[in-house]
Amino acid sequence: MKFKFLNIEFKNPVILASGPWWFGEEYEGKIDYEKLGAITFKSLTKNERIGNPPPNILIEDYVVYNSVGLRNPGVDRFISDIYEKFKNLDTILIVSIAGHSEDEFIENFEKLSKLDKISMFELNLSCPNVSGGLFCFSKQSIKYILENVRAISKKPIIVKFSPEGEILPFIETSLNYGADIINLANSPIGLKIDIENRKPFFHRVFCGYSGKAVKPLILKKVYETYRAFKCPIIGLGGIFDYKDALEYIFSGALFVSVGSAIYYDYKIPEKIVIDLENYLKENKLENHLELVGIALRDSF
Ligand code: RRO
Repeated sequence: MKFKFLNIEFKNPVILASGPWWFGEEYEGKIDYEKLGAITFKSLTKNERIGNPPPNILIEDYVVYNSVGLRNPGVDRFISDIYEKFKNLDTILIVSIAGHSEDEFIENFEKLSKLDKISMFELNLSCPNVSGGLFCFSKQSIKYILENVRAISKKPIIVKFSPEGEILPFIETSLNYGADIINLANSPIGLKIDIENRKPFFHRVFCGYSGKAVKPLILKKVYETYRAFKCPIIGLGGIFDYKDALEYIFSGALFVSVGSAIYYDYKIPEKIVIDLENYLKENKLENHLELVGIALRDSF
């Protein structure tokens, strides 16, 4: 199942998404990270953030609502504590970078780029739960951040987008300014009402939502993006089993990322790896590469 991409060897295309597993605190000895293609840490800001007031997460059958608000220990504590714990793992490590301003992204990137064992950097330009988090809808911000971080490191850079609205022009800007991979997508923004108290469930009123409900929306974005640019894509949203993963791969995703599914069963990412491997064997394929975008062939 292994494959090479941008000079990095991946065991498989299954990534643990940024967010739901935080920095592994609750999953020690539970998730076998070395079975996965890559793991992505929760987005980091320069300083520690305690995040939004609780409640922060609500899990229903098909939807996970969140209003976490970028809770994280800050870049320096990540480097001194968390990185040390993970740096010798035999899997690909991805850091997710956030910021309150364009310059903070660059400053955080500069510090994190010094860590040898971090193979890829994800710019989270699409946090739904903090004001001003949607940098992905400003071509100027995308251009400024990418021009600067590209000058700092040659390692692969992922840009993470919101799945809402007309995102293709912004994806095009990212690709023109050096993004290597497009992550589709972050949580769309929704609303949960607490019917007992007759008010919004979360303090910030609107919230991010993920889970099975978002798959058709994001799959369409993957398909459209692949059709327009044939670029490397990470598909993320509602992936609960290998069939969901195949839908993303067939629509153009080079990687598949598993996020809120781990709230239901933390073994899902590893199970997807095993089931994908069996699917490839049954179809006499060494890896998934020739399946990427196969659903678009002859359809446009
Ligand atoms: O922390 C959050 O509230 C959060 C982030 Br940074 C993000 O990128 N996506 C999300 O659904 N929640």
